[in-house]
Amino acid sequence: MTSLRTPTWRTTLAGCGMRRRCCFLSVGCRTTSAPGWCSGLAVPTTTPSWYVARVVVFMFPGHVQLPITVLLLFLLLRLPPNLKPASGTHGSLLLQWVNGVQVVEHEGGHLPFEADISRIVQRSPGVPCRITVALNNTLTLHTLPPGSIQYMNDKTRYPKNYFIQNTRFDFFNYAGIHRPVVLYTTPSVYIDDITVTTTSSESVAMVQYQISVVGSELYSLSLSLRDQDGKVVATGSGPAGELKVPNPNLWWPYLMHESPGYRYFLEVRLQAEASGVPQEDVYTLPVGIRTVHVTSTQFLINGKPFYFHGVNKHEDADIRGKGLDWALIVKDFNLLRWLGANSFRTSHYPYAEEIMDLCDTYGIVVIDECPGVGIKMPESFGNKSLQHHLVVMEELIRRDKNRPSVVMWSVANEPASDLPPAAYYFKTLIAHTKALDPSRPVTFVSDTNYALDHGAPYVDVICVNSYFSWYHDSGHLEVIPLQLTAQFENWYKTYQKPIIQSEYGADSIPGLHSDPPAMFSEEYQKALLKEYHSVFDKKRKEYVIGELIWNFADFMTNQGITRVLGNKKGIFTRQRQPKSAAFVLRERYWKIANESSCLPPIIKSHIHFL
Ligand code: GCB
Repeated sequence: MTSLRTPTWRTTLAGCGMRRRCCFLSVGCRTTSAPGWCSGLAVPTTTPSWYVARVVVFMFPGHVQLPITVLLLFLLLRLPPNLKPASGTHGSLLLQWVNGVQVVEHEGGHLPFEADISRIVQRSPGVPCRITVALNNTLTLHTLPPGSIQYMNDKTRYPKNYFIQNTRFDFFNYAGIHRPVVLYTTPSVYIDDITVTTTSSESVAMVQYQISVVGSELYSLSLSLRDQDGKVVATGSGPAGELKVPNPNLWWPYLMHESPGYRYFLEVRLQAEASGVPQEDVYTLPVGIRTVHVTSTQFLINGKPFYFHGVNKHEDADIRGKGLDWALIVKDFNLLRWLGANSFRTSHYPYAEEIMDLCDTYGIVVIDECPGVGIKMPESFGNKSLQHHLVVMEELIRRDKNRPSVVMWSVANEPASDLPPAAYYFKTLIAHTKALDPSRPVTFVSDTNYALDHGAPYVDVICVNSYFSWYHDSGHLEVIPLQLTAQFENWYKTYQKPIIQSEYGADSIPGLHSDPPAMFSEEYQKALLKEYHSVFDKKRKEYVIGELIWNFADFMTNQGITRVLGNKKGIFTRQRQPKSAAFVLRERYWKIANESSCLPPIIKSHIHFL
């Protein structure tokens, strides 16, 4: 599969705030969950095994003579890695340039990585170059998410060498490249990374910064922080320091302030010299000033109690699968705001940076989850898995650390945390995450019994999933108040930590009605939600600090006898049309927002986003 493209150079790189010359090579997706090697920049297919796509990039002679660094940035290759079953060679990604030089190998999907390809490009200026990307979407017990390959050896039932990929998670394992691949240049001395943290008191805020530079030890850095009107409010210099902002405009969540999502812009200007040629690099980073604290009963943003009334999402829709789709992203944010949702969890993997940018902009609060979903087998709690998980958290934090919308890291969803090795695993993983980012609380999402959970002692906030009257006591809505109350009381008595109901819900087939409410009808979904809500309303006066519905929208899963064209627990359909439950939640979320906000009442009917 070959795609030829002449790059269109642009002067900004979306999502990174960087003023650099860059071109987007592609966004693509591949709709198969078959294990094995695959590659490619687009071309939806259902054919298993592997294919290779090539992009020919023309480097202009004048261009390559400049002292520049050419970087190939993979904002995401969705593919979790890794072992090619046949050969056993280790390599989640091989990228070959011109004569087959391998420039990068990376394990794990969802998070960006890049390779410096300057030398290869500059070797033959003016000559077309060929990029080949190969991906392997095989999941093993040590990948994130984990999975396993099962060979079906019964010759009376399966063809020779027939095998399947087993997974322990409930979403379709789309393979392929789902987010942009970007070619960009920097000066040969350039700003590589910036870390910003913020603190504030009534009338003054401090912005602490750390800057790393690549390419030379000899450089100077000057910084200016501008407000949204472009006015400089603070200046600084050097690779580390603190900026003082008098009378700061804080970053507030949606519905907590009349201008949510306020961000300043930190412009970092580097000056250096390389081979006698002056170098300048400029990087502009949006900065939201806000603080996050957790007490035994509350989650505080800027010192004020914050209640998560939000959703869990998936990167999923029927046309593009997991592929990045700007129109869909905008639609989803309009629906979130229509709903009165102030938050979501990136269940069950890091979402595209374009999505995270809109969270920062609109003030939608995020629990940022890594791809640690379906960790169920004892083998997945060993050292090999743990080491990989630590690296994934490093990559996630490097990507999202400066985002004001991200208020908590989630290191996993529903692991088998009742297994004894989970104690060491989560102790180490959470300590590592906190060492990397001491400014944010850390959690993982549990469906384990409170008395058996070996990971819970290490989290800052307890996140619990439960499906009363759905996966058990099916049809018996009357048991919800008792069971849910016991759930909260048991967790709180054991840990004295605030609790988020991180999942609850019921499937419903849109248009299926039943009185009295029966499972899968829209009425049952609504009735179940209401039973949960009455308990939330009692417990949110004590220590329950949030409720996140499962799920924002219907989504595709593996095929199975409990899934009818996917998971139907969405309050919106996969096409983003509201089911009856969406209106129940909308009433509730706007009511909670109006009760808890310091704002004059917001009349939801005046807000039209659709
Ligand atoms: C869960 C999982 C989620 C599933 C959901 C369900 O507990 O965390 O990934 O989709 O239940 O609907 O079964």
